[in-house]
Amino acid sequence: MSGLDEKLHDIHEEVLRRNPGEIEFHQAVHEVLDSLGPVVAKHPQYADEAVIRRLCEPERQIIFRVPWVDDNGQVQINRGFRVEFNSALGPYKGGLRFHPTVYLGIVKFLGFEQIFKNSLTGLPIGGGKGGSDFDPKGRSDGEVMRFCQAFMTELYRHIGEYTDVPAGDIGVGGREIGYLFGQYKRITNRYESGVLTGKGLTWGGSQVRTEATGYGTVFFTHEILKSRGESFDGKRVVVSGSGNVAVYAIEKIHELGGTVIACSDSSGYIVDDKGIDLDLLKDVKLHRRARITEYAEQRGTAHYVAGGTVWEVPCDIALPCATQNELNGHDAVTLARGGCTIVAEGANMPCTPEAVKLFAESGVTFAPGKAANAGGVATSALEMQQNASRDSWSFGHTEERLAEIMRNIHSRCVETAEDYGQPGNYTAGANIAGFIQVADAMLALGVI
Ligand code: NDP
Ligand code: 2IT
Repeated sequence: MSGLDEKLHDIHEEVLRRNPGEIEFHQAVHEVLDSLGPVVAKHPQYADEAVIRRLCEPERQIIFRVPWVDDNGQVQINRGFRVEFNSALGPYKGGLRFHPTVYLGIVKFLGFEQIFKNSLTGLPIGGGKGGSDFDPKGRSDGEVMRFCQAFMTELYRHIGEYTDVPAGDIGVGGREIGYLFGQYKRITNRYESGVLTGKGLTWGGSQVRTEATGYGTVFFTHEILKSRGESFDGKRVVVSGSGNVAVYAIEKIHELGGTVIACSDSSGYIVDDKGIDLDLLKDVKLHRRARITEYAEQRGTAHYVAGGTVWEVPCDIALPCATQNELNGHDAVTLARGGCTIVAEGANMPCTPEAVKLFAESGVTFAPGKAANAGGVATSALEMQQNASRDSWSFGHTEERLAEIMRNIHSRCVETAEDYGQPGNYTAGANIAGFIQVADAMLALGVI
């Protein structure tokens, strides 16, 4: 897998050699380098002054032991990570993921993506990511609290409102951010609201942050539709996942007149031709943390398919909102044959490189996660602004700010793709626009 021009090929080889076995990180780097050929041709200083090579090496990587005691009195050991990737534009910013598949390669791919995504928001935030191989599934609230406290007991010394500002990701939502913030406050004896985002509304959180990633992905998709003179009206949409991003994507699609006919979790998927009943889905997946099978058991119009892939369900628009590499080349072909014309990534890197290539070949418009799902981190930056000014904005005002940010990201992608001779290529537009802003800041700040 290379196909890169010479200078970029050498950088990619170096990344493979220095980071053995970290396949998701290799994939994320390749996807960005693949877009940078025309940039390096036009501006050789980015390669000559080693900006790209520096960008591929995290500024700091922290790995730590997380010991905690489960409900049976047994000591459990997990591994914690925080990769502080790039701070040229602002403090490191990015979520924490708690999932058994987390290892350094996952955290590095997410941290790398975050640099360009955060740059695209136009807000002053650098890129970072963290997490643990802790599996919250089946754990009691008490166990989750003790795990979060143990995790923060090490993490606290590395973060701060001007240094590094974590938030949620898979397995980390309002409950976990609460326990993490509580422990940070207790250890430091400081009510430093800006150290974490995704906080509860009564203790420093922002309106719309919970909804922001899903809403933002739908706003971005709406911009694509508008550019074709279309809208969500009457569109049949398939969303994968049924967590934070998926649920609020479904909510906004329904508000805009589309119908979501299928969604999934890690065990299987449900099809509901009448449109997903959002109250029921929220109750099953967000409030009770149960399996999606329960949705089908309680809703007569729905059926459950164990295993398989939700991309088998024909639709006009597909929004992958679960996890990396969940949509492969075979799925891409199935979607295109079923009439799908837009795929926008709510998750981070859910489409494999082969799927992305096949979308281009079959005329499916593809919006990469670093553009389409940037609404979550953008609203985190709005939460930081509110914390810094000890203010709190209304839902309507915050949602309008989010919508405006997504419109700006969309137009930056479109214009940059055109400037670099690739009209309609959102991947090129996002990678190039995100890169140039960070690269110029790195050049200005000197070799650090
Ligand atoms: P949640 O933990 O709330 O939900 C994750 C959903 O994806 C669940 O339905 C889960 O199923 C499913 N899922 C997770 N891992 C797998 C897997 N290995 N195979 C199949 N299904 C899986 O996470 P979020 O909704 O917050 O995150 C979803 C995606 O969006 C991730 O890629 C994340 O990085 C990205 N993202 C999140 C942002 C945020 O603000 N939260 C911002 C930008 C991107 P199950 O319930 O069975 O585990
Ligand atoms: O992938 C992401 O952008 C997130 N998980 C959100 C990060 C944040 O800091 O809000």
